Amino acid sequence: MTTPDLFADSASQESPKSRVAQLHQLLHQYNHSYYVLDHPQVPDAEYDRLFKELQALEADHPELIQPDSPTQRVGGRPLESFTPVRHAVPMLSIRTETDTQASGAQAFDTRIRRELGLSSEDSPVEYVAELKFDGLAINLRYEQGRLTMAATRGDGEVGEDVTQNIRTIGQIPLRLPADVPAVLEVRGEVYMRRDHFQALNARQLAKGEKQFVNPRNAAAGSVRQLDPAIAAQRPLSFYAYGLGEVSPAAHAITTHHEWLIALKAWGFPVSEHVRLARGADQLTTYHAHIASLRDSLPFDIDGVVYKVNSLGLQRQLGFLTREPRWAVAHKYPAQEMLTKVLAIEVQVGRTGKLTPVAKLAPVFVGGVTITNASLHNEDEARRKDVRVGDTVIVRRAGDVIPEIVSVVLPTPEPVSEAQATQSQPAIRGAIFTMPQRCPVCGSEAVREEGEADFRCTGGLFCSAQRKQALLHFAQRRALDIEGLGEKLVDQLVDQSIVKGLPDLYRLGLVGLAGLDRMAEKSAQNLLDALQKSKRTTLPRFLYGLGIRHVGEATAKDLAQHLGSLDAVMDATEEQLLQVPDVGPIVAKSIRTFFGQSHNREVVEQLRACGVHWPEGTGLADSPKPFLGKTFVLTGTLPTLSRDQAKAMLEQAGAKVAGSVSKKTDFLVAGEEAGSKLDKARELGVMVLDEPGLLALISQAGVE
Ligand code: D41
Repeated sequence: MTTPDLFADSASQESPKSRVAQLHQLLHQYNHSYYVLDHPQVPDAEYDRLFKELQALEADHPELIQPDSPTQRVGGRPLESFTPVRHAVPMLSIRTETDTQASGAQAFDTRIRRELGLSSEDSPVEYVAELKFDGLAINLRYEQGRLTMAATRGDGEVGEDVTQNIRTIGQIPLRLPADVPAVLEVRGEVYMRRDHFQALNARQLAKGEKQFVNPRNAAAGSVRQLDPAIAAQRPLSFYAYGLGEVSPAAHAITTHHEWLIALKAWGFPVSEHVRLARGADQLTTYHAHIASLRDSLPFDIDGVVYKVNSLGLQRQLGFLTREPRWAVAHKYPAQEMLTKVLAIEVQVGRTGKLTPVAKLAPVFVGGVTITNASLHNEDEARRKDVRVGDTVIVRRAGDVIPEIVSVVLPTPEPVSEAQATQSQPAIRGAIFTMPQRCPVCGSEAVREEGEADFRCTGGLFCSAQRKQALLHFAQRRALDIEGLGEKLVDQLVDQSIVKGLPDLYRLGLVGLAGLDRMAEKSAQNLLDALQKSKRTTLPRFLYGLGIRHVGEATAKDLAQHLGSLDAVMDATEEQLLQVPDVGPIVAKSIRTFFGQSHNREVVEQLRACGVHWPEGTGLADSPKPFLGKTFVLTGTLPTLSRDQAKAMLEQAGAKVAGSVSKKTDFLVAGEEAGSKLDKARELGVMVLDEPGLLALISQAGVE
């Protein structure tokens, strides 16, 4: 067999016997790459799926169970290079259920109550809810308060001595206070924070060394790094969740929660997200709360853990083979899944940037369905060597942008020669290359020296760039044209109704009426929004033009320091460099933009269409008629937005405050002005409506 048959519903195609053999081979191989090489080939979810398939087959056909079946062994084999250590108390595993609905807590609580023989009249069972860290389980043994041994979990009975490496983790105490039991074993999870993981991978890349697939593998690889000097440079963290041997027994401690408090007092890191919960409802609330927090945590978790708090009840419940009955882990939907690359498309951005995007067979990852993943640029696409038809690991974590972690290459040739002759070489798609021409307009695509991106040179001739330019101009922080979204822009450009920005202001009811989803009402709303957008501010207008490297902040600086659009358009590079935060690249980009006559033409046409803003003559010497005056805005003004009114006032030197006080000079009140208006009247503050404000501004000679 050459390629893992990842998507086949194999049971229906093969005899159970050959499928079992196939699953053995795959699972052994995945185990080896996971545990021994620290380089997993497939996501956990995929491993679990195959493992469950094998368990099911073995349950139906017990005659097929072999002693070396992956189902007959728990956990990984210790690396030969580390000394094996037998755990004084076996390290149990934890029953894990995938639970997306958060209703699993109810099932757990019901089972616990039944096993404890509790009736509905009895009070709720107390639980401890914890995070399920995604790391590596470790046993720390302290004798007379000193760390004497740190071992991995291994198969639960025998682990590996990784004391040297664990000693390098700053969060793990080497000595404990005098009052701890003579023998104390603390169990917990070694993990790596996401930011530390990223920094580590960046260092690995710079050194030309192997990058890690995810924080868990980086943590596992570091703990089981044979050279302690290298391990010492790996940024690992630890958190404690349980105990092994304790002697003499700590009789004063009667609950799991008390243990956690004791561990914390002795200097062990205990998660701040641990909570006591009474009954199923509070567990469910915890589950949902942590799910909403998951992406913002600085480390990966794969679920939550519920434990019966009382040690007495824990003893009563006991354990089943390898798992305590009193604990359960509820996993969140996997953040890594396998899928297929259907195509690699090249998308064109506003500034002509060409971005390769992998189109994926839809896959549910971390709670959402993903069909696209950006490959960022040509180098990145080649580094990952993603090709059409490949099976890839997609990951969605921390940030919302899904990414392709790696390609799952076909499995290596099988060992037996007989099989080898049957196998066929895996045929993969072609290596990705950027097109020489823009896929939308056919203009030449170029990659400038020192840049990672290819750009379409078609400028506004390119309809993709035009669409993006229109959307950028219309966005809330630019001209704020409500209702001008992607679908509408596509139609307007594709039907050649709008070719450039000024065409927007030439739209009429008749032209719009023929478009998809454009009832007369929405057409009128759009025209109203366009009309409203004409009154703007200079920073918004400058930003809306979409000049490369001119973001919102730069647009504000330019407006403030140069004062008028003409001053910006005609500024030399030297003058532009005087503006704070404008460096040579930005200055050059602005010069290039206004050096092109068609761009100046667009600006003139927009002004001719009635787009306008208050202009000054630059910060240094613009008149500041309202200097020292404090304004407060309240209610909805008929035409100005709050931001617009604020910008106008600030341009004229006024201070705009949030609440009315004796120091307020003017209150500008719109519709539904409430308590601020009452307060102003009470204090005798001058109240203006919008026309009053505009009159005041024009009297002062600002606009
Ligand atoms: O955060 C974890 N990964 C975690 C793992 C946790 N919070 N609690 C755990 N509790 C246990 C028992 C209930 C057996 C004391 C665990 C694990 N076990 C565990 N992790 C790996 C194997 C077992």
